[in-house]
Amino acid sequence: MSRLAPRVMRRVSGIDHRPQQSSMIVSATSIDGELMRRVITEIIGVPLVASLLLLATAPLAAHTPPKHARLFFIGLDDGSVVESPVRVRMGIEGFGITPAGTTGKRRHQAGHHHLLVDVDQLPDMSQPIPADAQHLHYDNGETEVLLQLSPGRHTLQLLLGDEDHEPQEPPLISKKITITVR
Ligand SMILES: [Cu+2]
Repeated sequence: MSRLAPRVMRRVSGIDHRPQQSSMIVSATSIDGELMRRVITEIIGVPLVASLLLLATAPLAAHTPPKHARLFFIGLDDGSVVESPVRVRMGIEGFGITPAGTTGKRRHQAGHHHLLVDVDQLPDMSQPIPADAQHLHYDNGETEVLLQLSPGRHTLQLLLGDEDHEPQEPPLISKKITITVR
């Protein structure tokens, strides 16, 4: 192990992983411990250890949509005058739609829609989105719904949630529109 290794690892993780590194690698591969340690230190060296540590911390950023991703209503504009039931088409760009509870890699690339109806204050973005008459979950990955609304003015806003109904980091949220139901 080169003398640089401890510094590199501390920079990667913020924690000194030296005591755990060989046991972690051995248990993950089930290869003879002494052989593996020699492979790591003599042949592959620091870059592999550093990448393993990076992989271990990667899930922190895994639910982050790309910067250009956005949510929007299709064919329903701010100021629209409509009749109930209202056809609401929920659009997404730069990120995918997948049912709630999705596992595996896909859950980092997609979420499901939530429609916020007459919500003045956005919910806590670090918690699962509430489920009630004003926070509607589309767990099956729906992108189009018929919404019963009373006559008068209503606001609508879209918020994407992950497999556990929590907003992405940062949240993917649409512009809020106001519509009038005749
Ligand atoms: Cu949900």
